[in-house]
Amino acid sequence: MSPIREVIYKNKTNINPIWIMRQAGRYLPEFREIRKKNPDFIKLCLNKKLSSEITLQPLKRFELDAAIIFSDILMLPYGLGQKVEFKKDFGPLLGELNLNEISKLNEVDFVKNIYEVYESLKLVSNNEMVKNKDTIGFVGAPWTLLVYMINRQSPKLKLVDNFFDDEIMIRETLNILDKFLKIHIKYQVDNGAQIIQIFDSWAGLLKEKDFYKYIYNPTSSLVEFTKSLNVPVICFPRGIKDYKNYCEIIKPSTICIDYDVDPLIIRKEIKIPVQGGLDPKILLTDKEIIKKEAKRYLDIFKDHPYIFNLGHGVLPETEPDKMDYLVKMVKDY
Ligand code: 1CP
Repeated sequence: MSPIREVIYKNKTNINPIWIMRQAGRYLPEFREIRKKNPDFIKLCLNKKLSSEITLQPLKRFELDAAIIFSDILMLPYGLGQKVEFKKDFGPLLGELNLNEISKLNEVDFVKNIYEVYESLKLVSNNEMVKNKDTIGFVGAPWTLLVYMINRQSPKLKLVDNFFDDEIMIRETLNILDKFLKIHIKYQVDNGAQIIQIFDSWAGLLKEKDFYKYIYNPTSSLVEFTKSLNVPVICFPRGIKDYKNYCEIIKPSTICIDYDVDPLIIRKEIKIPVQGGLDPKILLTDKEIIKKEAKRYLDIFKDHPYIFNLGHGVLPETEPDKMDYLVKMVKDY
C-alpha cells in the first residue's frame, strides 16, 4: 500500500508522506516554459500529453508521495458548457450561467467536453514514476463551484451583493452540481485516481447558519459517493472555524487544514487523519524558518496519522530550491 493510504486506512504514525497543493504550477520554470507557449489554460488542461507531463514535473524534482492531476476545479463548469476563461493578472472569468441549456446536458455530452482530463489521468497513473505513490484526482466542493458559477469571477475581489437572491436558481445549480460532480469523480476514479480531494476554497465566506444548506448537505453527498467507490476522500474546507463539527458531520477519510487554524486544537479535537497546515508564505522565508515551522507541525502530529502538506497552494513566487529543502527535511524527520 502507498504511504499516503497507509496513513489514511491504517492510521500509521511512523511515516510522514508528503505532497503539496498546487505542486504542479507557476513556481516551476519548466511549467512556465510550457505555459508561455500555451496561452489558453483550458486547452492546456485538455491536452493530455502536456497536462500529464506537467503533472509529473514536480515528481521529477522532489521526492513527493503523490501526483495531483494538472487540471482545475473550473473544468466542471466548462464541461457543463459555461464559458470559462483565465485572464492574465485577473484570474478566472466565467460566462453567463444558462440553466436552461445546462439542464439539457447529459452525461455523455459532459464527458465528451472534458474527456482529455481522464485520458491524462490514465497516462499519469500508468507511469512508472507513480509506482507505490498515489494519483490524486480532485473536484471543487459544490459551494465553491456555486460561488464561481454565479459570481463569474473570483470572490477574492467581491461576492456580488444579490448572490443569494435567486433561491430557485441556487437550488437547481446545486442539484446539477451534485449530479455532474459524481460523474466527474467516477470518471477520475475509473481512469486511475486513487484518492479524491474536495477543495472548498471559499467555505470561509459563509456564515454558520448557512453551513447545512451549502456545505454540509451537498459535500456529504459527494463524500458518501466517493467512499462507496472504495476511494478515500480528503476534504479541504478553507477558512472555516469549526473543523471538529465539519468532520463529525461530513466524515471525510482525512481532513486537510488551512494555515489559520491552530494545529494544537486540531490534534486535540480531531480523531481522523490530518493533512496540511503549514503557511505557504513560510516557503518565501529562509531555510532555518522553514525547518522550524515544518518541524512544529511534524512534532505536533508525531503520534497522529498525518500527511504533510501546506495550508493552501504553493505560491508562484516560491523558489524551487526551498521546496526541495522542505521535502527533504520532512523525509529526514
Ligand atoms: O498559469 C496560470 O495562470 C494558471 C494558474 C493555475 C494553475 C496552475 C490555475 C488557474 N489553476 C491551476 C491548476 C490547479 N488548480 C490545480 C492543479 C494541480 C496542482 O495542485 O498542482 C488544482 C488542484 C487547482 C484547484 C483550484 N483551482 C482551486 C482549489 C485550490 C485553491 O487554490 O484554493 C481553485 C480555487 C481554483 C480556481 C483557480 N484556477 C486558477 C486560479 C488562479 C484559480 C484561483 C482564482 C481565485 O483566486 O479565485
